[in-house]
Amino acid sequence: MRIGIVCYPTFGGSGVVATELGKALALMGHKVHFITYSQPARLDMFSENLFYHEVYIPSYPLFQYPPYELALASKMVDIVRFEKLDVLHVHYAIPHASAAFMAKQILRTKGINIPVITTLHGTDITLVGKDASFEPVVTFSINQSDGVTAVSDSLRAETYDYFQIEKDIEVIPNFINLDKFKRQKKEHFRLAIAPNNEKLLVHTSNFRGVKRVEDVIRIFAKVREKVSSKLLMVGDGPDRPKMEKLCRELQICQDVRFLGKLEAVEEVLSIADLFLMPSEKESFGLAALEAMACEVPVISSNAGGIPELNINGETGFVSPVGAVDDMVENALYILDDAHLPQFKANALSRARDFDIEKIVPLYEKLYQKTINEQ
Ligand code: GMT
Repeated sequence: MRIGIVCYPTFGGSGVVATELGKALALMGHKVHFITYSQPARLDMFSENLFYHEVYIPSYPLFQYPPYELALASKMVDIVRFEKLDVLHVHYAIPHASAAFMAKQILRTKGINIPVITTLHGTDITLVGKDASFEPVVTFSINQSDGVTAVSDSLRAETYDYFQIEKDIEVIPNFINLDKFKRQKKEHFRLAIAPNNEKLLVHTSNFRGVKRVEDVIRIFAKVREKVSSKLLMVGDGPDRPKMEKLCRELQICQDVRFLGKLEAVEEVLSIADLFLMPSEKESFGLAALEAMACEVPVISSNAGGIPELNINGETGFVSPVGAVDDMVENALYILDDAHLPQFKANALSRARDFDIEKIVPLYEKLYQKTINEQ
């Protein structure tokens, strides 16, 4: 198949899923065309089956808000026609699904019928999408898509709750490349960070409000009182300065390292004992799956789709959002050497359920179905 993928090119989960999906499809022999405003962060390989088309927005003094959606729709029209695409798969509803709808209508006037698949990722539904400023457009463009997928049962249910959706939404969970995300021998790194065999806790996110990064710091501060440990904070975002300040106030800076955005997160996860995800909202929790694939158990909230991934009492523990003391108690239980090895093994075993090789064929099947229905 000739597949067009539209996504955000950033480190964010939806961009990562879209890029890894495209790479996997290319390896399977499909021609995959990425259409984005810059090179996707994880598009780090060369393949004769991978193509990248940049969306260019001309500037003009009149444009206080550059019309990205129009430039994107025009680019989709151009690429579908020139590259003879069979299907367009857009990740994250805003504004990709509505831009795809416009492209589809334009292409129809030229005698081309291109099926559009929209994958809902989370905040496009639970946060931004349901805002009155976007809701009518999001509802319309989801209903106009030829196929709609959500990354968890929870996100599917929330989409039906918030919007008047007439379409079937298929759940296709996120996936993991177990060749890339696996525990690697990084003893020198562990020794440098934790020279006295301290336990290592890790958090990765975009440091936005929904991630409740403050809970991460407070959980760690309490765990550290009982178990000699260090915290590694991966990623960057608006709440980072506040968190650095909080570490100073709690006088724990010597045990917390802010590593910023990292390409090879799996290297940090390879030396970790526990992953913290206390999010307010989380449709799936891809960062937790990446940790589990590296044999790291997870202390999480029960937000959104996380409990579908992190099995309470097996791969980690799930607590109500904001229940810091409960998360501390659970963290201490897992970090006990009598329990840790079993939790690590369970985390890996659960991650295998989301092996990319099991999940990508579900998208292939959906593409074929929508193409056949045109
Ligand atoms: O978590 C974020 O803020 C980034 C966001 C995104 O759209 O890139 O992630 C969402 O999509 C990921 C991939 O499907 C999911 O694993 C995340 O749980 C989801 N985030 C939220 O729902 C907050």
